[in-house]
Amino acid sequence: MPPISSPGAEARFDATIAAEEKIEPRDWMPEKYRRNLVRQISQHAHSEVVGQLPEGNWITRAPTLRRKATLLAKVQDEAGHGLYLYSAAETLGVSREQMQDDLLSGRAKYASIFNYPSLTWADVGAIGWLVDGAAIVNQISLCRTSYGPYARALVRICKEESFHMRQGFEIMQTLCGGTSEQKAMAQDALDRWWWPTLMMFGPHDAESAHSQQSMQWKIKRQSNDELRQKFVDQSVAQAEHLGLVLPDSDLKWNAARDHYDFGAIDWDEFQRVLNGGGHCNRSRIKARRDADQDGEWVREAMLTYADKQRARAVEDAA
Ligand code: FAQ
Repeated sequence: MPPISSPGAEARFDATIAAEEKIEPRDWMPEKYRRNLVRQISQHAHSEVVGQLPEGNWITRAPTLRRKATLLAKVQDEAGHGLYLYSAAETLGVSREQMQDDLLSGRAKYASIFNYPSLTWADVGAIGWLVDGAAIVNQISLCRTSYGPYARALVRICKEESFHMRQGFEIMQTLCGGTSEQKAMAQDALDRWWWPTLMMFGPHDAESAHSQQSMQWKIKRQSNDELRQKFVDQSVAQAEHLGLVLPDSDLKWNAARDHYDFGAIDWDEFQRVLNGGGHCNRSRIKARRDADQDGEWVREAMLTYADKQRARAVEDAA
């Protein structure tokens, strides 16, 4: 049940936000604030869950036992992130079933990046380095979000994501220090994942439908373009360290801005992928639908067991 409005509730909400304090589930909040959070947190959760699929594709083909164990742990972490985030969204009065249904029916989005295929082992390195790297830039900023349960979930997620990024970077380092074929594989993976990673930060600020309101409510603390720029700036030195070339001929240092300038993003491609036209949209949703169906008997068994336990407790108490 959402908290009931009382005189002064909106002023208290505004004062809490202005004071940089957290809004908690027991607090009154504007309905639009609640709905905006449900939208963002649930889509974030879906991204973590669907995000297991590109790397999951390589668990059985990891080149060594150590790589396999690390990748397995990393992919399991992503599932855990989904669970923290679904739990945070549930505190806003939306059920796990409803969120699941929204994902499987295509009503809810998940990050566009996960509709790209992971073609080689180097893609596992590129995903960890770039995709987790971009996710951290965004999520470190979101640790200061105004909604308490979301902020607390993100603190833990960020700690795990930094391990994920390092394992990806280390895979890239190993490939770049290997044979010329291995280095070429790393460059090819970078070429394919770079631009889709820049799209992860969302449309430019002027085109971003939710940013203005989300920044006002301190749900988002930095804009899509600010975060994208931060990611580009940090990636240049990392690519140089690897001896790889970022696939952007317009990339150059701009001393006046104290940032790197970079080329134009293909927003038509972004929209195409959002609208279902990516390489893997269908297979990603099919995998989630199959998992939902395959898990039906487990959920049923658990519910039956819980019912039996309850009935036994009632009998014992009688
Ligand atoms: N993909 O008005 P804005 C990860 C949608 S986690 C798909 O700018 P907003 C970990 C947006 O939802 C990656 N859709 O929206 C990992 C909205 O649609 P709606 C996920 C996108 O919310 C690593 C519409 O466009 N991270 O990778 C995308 O203010 C490796 C208008 O956009 C998060 O979710 C996109 N890239 O800003 C896992 C972080 N961009 O809802 C496995 C939390 C925009 O009106 C392996 N979320 N859209 O139908 C956020 O920070 C924000 O929601 C943004 C978008 C920045 C994603």
